[in-house]
Amino acid sequence: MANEINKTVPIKPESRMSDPASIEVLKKAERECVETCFSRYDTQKNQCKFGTSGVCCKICHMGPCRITPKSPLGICGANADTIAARNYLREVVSGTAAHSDHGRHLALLLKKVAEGKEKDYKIKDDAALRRYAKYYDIKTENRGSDQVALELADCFIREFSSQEEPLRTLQLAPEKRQKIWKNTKVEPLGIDRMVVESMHRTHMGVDHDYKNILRQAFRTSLADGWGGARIASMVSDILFETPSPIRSSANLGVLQADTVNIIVHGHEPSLSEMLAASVNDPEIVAYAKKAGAKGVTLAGLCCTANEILMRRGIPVAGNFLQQELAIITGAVEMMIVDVQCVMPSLPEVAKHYHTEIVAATDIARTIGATYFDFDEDNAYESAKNLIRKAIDNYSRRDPAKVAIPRYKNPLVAGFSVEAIRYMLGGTFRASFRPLNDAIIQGRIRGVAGIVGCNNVKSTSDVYTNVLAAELIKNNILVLQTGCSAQCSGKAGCLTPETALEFAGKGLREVCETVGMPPMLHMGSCVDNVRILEAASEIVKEGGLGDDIGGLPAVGIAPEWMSEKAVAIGCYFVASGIDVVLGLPFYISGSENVTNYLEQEAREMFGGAFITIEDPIEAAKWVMKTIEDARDKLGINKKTERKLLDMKDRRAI
Ligand code: NFS
Ligand code: SF4
Repeated sequence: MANEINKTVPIKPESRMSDPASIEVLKKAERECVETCFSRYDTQKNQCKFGTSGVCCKICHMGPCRITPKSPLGICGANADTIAARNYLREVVSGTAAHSDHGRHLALLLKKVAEGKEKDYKIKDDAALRRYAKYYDIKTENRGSDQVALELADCFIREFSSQEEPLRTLQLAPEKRQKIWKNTKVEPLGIDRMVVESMHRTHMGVDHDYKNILRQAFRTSLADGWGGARIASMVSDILFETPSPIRSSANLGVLQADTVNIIVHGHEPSLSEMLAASVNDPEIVAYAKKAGAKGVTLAGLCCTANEILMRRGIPVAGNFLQQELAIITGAVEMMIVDVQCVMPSLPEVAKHYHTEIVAATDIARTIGATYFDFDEDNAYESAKNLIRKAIDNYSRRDPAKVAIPRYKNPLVAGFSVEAIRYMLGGTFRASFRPLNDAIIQGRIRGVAGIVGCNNVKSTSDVYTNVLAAELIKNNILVLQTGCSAQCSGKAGCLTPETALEFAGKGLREVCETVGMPPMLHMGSCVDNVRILEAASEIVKEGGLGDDIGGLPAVGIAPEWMSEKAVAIGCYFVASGIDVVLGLPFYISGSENVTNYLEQEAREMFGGAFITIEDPIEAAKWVMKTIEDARDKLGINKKTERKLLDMKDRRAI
């Protein structure tokens, strides 16, 4: 079968992936007749138009119904607007559920740690614990960490179950934004309640008003970005440390020919943190040497990679579309997967090699993978046992099948909001002031968040890299997360040197003074909340308006593919930020739904969606939007450069 596909549909690696490592491995896949998502994409070509335009409904079993000019209503009478809006809301619900369940898991872990029921996890970052506790008015003075952590964990857990009170985490947004949410009736109640209510509202025969349904989509997304994902990010900081700048490298070349290679893939950091902690345990190193290897290399894929990159500098093997390719190098002893973005094809690919695929979470199993019951209560030993299993697999590696591309690039990651604050102002005067000043003076024109996945529908990494280069050239500071940050990492752009070579004059000056890259890797996809947090800090610092909406800032999801990305886009828009999509939503079958998301949203929130499929066009749009925002803020006057003194600051 694989042979047939490869014969009839020749893969052109260069049109699939743009980085040299992936192209090399795709050619290897072709030689070795291994199917990948790219060959499967070819067999799936001519994707269903009803699906892509959002007007296929199978919400009840009288259907499926499909809307066409000749049959404009489903059997129950639902029209294209209702159907497209319901499908859209369900995507947001699933994305919100994914991020939030991840957050819940961590909140429950924090509670257990606080109760002294976990021996291997600890509160690693007491300052983060106290910083976040203050957000919720939890008393921190003269109290032990465990006491504070217990109260905070309970507070987080209530954010999931709250039935009638809006999320408390919303209060972390600027006041003006909170008012907008109240007035537009999108303040979410408890996260779980929002997910359940949205599923109810999209059941057959409930909510049929597309505007009401889409408003609920924004409301649900806020339960993600200002709820579940924010909680995930905060608890990770408390348990595993707030990230600070750290060096590492990215691309398949991080795998090593003479070590046991283990890849962690997925999203939740609890297991991967333990693996990172135990991989250099002397006992493990000795065990690897006994097996004939020089040691053990741990590397990551997707957002699990970002979590342990940000805090421990563990190298990135690749982003979403490289998960199969990593196995095809023939050099991976074990790939440990947890939740989200894990292709069910991995065990099939692994059959061609010796790689063992290990599913380490009960809610995410894959046929053909070994299930490993990770014992959180005995996490360190459990992680070591898993690594030993990988080492045992080293003898099964077939040297004839090993070809590790030599490509990898150095990077600096770890830019949490705290880290940015320290970097800009130093330990004693940590502050966002220098950034605000640089924006006000026009040395930095504005900020762009480039986030999201890769998608087989476009040549991987190209949009992100072209866009990011164009933006920094024009003095726009780029903030990145997720697989998109890994694109830039692989391209070698996440280094301070990039600023010297490619950034515009103003941005270069700022980066040079601080020693930072012009593209800042802020973490995994739940860490998109750090971008909102940074935006809130900029507002709080003063001089650039009183709301996130109105800042010279834009979000872009160049190569997105997942439902999580839809939820992220929605909470950016609901927070007042315009979002550019490199690939369209499935809504084109309803003009009204399209209009709501692209126009009416702006009237409600100050931000909206726009689809721009060409990166250069997108860059132009971003720059124009940023300049318009600057005009509105009145900071585009040609002013002399003047440093603010204390009096000026007070006036602001
Ligand atoms: Ni985000 Fe992370 Fe990557 Fe996309 Fe998947 S890994 S949570 S969804 S593919 S960026
Ligand atoms: Fe068809 Fe209505 Fe059922 Fe959807 S809910 S499948 S439109 S009958």
